[in-house]
Amino acid sequence: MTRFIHVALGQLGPIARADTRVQVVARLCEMMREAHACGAHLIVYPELALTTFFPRWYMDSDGEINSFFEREMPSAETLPLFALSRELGVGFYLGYAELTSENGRQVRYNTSILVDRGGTIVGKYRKVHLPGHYEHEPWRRFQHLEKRYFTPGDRFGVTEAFGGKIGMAICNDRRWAETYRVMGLQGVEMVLIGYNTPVHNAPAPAHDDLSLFHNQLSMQAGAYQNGTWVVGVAKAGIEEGVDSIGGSCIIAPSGEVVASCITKGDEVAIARCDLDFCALYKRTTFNFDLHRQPHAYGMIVERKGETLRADGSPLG
Ligand code: CDT
Repeated sequence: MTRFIHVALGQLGPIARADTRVQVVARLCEMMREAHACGAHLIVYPELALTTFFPRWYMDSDGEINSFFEREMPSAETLPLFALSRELGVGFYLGYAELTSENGRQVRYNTSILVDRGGTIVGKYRKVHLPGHYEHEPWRRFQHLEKRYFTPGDRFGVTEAFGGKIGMAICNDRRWAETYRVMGLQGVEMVLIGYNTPVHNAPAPAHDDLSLFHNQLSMQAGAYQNGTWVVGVAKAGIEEGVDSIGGSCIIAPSGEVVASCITKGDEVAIARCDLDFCALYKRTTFNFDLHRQPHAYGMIVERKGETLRADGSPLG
């Protein structure tokens, strides 16, 4: 059986606040058709891909906040994307804001789903590393209120899909070594990541000129150090007055970029990714069983009276 996945970057340009879900889904469908014409099995869309990046605004009313969230998936507006996926045999990763209920309380997550080539949801991930702040901070040019609007997710997992082990992360997660390592310890072969990254970083404006460099640096390091493919996809361009980086790319387990977008608008780029290429790294330089030294990392943890490995599995 072939272990190639033909993966498409489904980079989005800006989405205005006034744009409807129906309009956005039409753009996603057009990119899926283009990806299919190029032979794609899977298309990866950005974080919060159905609306504008609303955490840039301070909001207090539940009604206004919830207008950016999905109560079900698929919904009436997103159903055409699932139907097209089934018709074309193209799976997808989609980021969106999820509103759910837990113990009678409404809970909001920054979520992504993995949909297989039959249009069925086979994986769901809720963003763990939420950047930004909780309250209005008027000194900023624009807000970054992810901590206000979302509850953090609680795990990085790996899904058997597309003939391999697929992991998901969202935006700020890609800057953290733990994101890749926890999935690397589960044998991940391809990590899918959607992002919205403003060029301007209010607490650290000296980093603005390095925003594209840090984007690629983090994902290349994660790929190489864990012997995995990494697929990073932006919502790019000037959206509601805020400029966000592009730089969507596909990175091989060698750390090399094999495909990338060159605009800051809606753009599809594709690569043929050999999942067996991961083994070249996982069995040699990064053979974890042979070479890792967890005892030296202080990574054996105690939780609820149990002794666990860093990946949450029991010690033995
Ligand atoms: N969406 C998201 O997580 N964005 C953050 C912006 C942080 S400011 C540099 C990111 O890490 O890209």
